[in-house]
Amino acid sequence: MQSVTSTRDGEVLILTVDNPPVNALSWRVRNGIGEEIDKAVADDSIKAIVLICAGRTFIAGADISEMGNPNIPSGLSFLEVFDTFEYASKPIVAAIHGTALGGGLELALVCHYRIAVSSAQLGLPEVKLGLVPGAGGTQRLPRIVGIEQAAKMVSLGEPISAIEGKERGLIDQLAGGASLKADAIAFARECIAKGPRSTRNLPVTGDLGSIERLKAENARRWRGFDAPYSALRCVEIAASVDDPEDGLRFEREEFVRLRQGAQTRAQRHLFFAERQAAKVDGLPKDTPLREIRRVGVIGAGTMGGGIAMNFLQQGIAVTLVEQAKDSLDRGVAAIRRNYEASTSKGRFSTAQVEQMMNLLTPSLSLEDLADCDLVIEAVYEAMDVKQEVFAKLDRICKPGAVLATNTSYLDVNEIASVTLRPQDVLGMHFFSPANVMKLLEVVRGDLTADDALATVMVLAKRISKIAVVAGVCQGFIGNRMLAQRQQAALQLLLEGASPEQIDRAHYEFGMPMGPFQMSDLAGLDVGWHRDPSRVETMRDALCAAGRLGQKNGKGFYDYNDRQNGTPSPEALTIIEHFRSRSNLPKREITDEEIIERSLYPMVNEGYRILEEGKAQRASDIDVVWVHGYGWPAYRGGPMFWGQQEGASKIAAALDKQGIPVAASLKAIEV
Ligand code: 3H9
Repeated sequence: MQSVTSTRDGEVLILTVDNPPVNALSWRVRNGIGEEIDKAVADDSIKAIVLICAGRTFIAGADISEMGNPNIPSGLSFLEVFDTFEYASKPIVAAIHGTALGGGLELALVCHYRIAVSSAQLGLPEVKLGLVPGAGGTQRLPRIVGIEQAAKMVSLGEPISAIEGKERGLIDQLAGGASLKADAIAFARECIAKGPRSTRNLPVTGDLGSIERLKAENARRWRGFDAPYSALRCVEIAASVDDPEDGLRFEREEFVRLRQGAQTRAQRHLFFAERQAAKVDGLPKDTPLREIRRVGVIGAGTMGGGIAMNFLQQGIAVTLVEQAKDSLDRGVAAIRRNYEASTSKGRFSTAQVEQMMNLLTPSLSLEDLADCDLVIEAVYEAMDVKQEVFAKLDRICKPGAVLATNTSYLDVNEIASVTLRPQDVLGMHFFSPANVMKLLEVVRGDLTADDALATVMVLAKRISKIAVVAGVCQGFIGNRMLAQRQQAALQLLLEGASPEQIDRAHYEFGMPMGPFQMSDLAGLDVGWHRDPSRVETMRDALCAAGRLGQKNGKGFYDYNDRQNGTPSPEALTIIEHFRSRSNLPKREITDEEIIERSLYPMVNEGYRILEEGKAQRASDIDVVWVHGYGWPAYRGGPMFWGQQEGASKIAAALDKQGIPVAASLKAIEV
């Protein structure tokens, strides 16, 4: 139900947009507001106009679901509507609450005045969708807030608060009264005498050098992405053109160019995928939630400490349990160190750090978990160890507490089976570093209760994680697919590729690191049988030679004390030894082959995971890989990428390698 309605308060017309959930600027809304403004301008009894939104927010941008949809009627274009606003002969006031984002902020910028509640957020996040603002945002914003701030906002896509907006001149007035609408009407009356005004012709001020600094600071984050650079170019153009029309035209061309490109398709896919992931099929929206006031974390190592930090920074009390006092002290000290490091970057104040640390109760006894509403264990990854912990938790924890394992591949049903309450048990698989990585795989056991699952899904959003539901299987979604990639990478070594070549090909594809760099980082001894005399695989041989990965300075690569890796003669000798044993002829392998051979089996495994019902939907798998493993967002995730590659091409390549093709992938081919 989308509507634009108008009401009167004396000489002020109030235009209300009501398009739940976020008042997106759909073609219907554009038509509605465009027509209403035309009528208002023609009506002499109207002296000023207020644009306000119903529901939880001001306009949060263009309607993303309309992009690339050929069935959407063209209606009034953004340009036509925005010109109607900007050139209106009566002052228009944007009354902002919630989030004024993208096209929403751009519309506010063609309104002549802006009033906002102090909790409102203002931003141009188009870059996160692989786009630049297409309705004047990059041209008008620098004319108000200056080059440096505008460049930051358009290239990083992060919003600023209305309070900061007021300081920077983006907001004319903060609404102080009980009603934004009443304040906006009063403000509109004040504006009648001042008349309309436009930002279009204001001078652009500020330091263009700040743009180069931004590029340097964000080179790693923006590697491979087009949109941030394009957005910055638009700001540079705003500063250099004599006629603002030229800048607006340039921005529009960039918007259209990017809108037709592959990156935005992938990033828009992810936008909806992330939101879809939170929805659990078959779980009613009104499933009751369990209250989570205190969380217990078992294990104060890197993982346990990182997990605890997520809750502390959301004001949730944590009891952190370790076996030995020195490990516990080390864990608590590491949490404090991490928080203090963020104060120097301005993320937290010293007072906030103290508040968070006060919420932390270190303990040497599992008995102290008795009053926790959720307990997450992050102990050694072995079934017997986990089962021992869960049997104890079953005895200690209060009824109704959710009991979670952070296992990355073990059978959650088997873990649950040692308790008398398997309905309360599930997996919460965090990714390292757990306070930074966005992904949380929530593993639903066969007997996990709906309300336990729903509680953890909602809690995940509260701690700013993107949760994806996975079924019980070896490695769940992410690590199960990773195993395919790892296996392919080892095979490529045997056929003649080097670790550096394979890692470089993955890096150039857009991954943060390649398979061997990742193995070294995780530790080659993870899952190793620890018997140096038993050498069956290349990994066994590396471990037997004391090459355990980055942690001891040698793995597939040799590392210096700054953890920079260089090719290792010793590792290469071991690889060569396995190569000669395999009797495979050494040959030249192209980067293209490396990518296909490593990633097609992953896509194949993704289809298998779906066939077995271990993931709810293909887009969930994409979310796992983008937010847990650094798959480049501009390639949309492995399943989306697989579709772009083409099912028949992938199936044929797998066939050629002798890899059985998943039935559902084969079915697409037909
Ligand atoms: C743009 O404006 C281009 C311009 O320059 C003009 C060019 C000419 N469209 O996130 P939530 C849906 S590009 C359609 O869970 P929250 C969302 O899918 C746009 N749908 O809520 C979800 O649906 P469902 C620039 C949208 O409270 C529901 O709303 N703007 C849009 O956590 C709730 O969303 C942006 O990029 C949309 N624009 O966060 C802003 N936005 O319930 C994108 C949301 O069926 N949006 N939906 O799953 C956001 O950042 C967040 O949604 C927001 C609310 C902060 C607004």
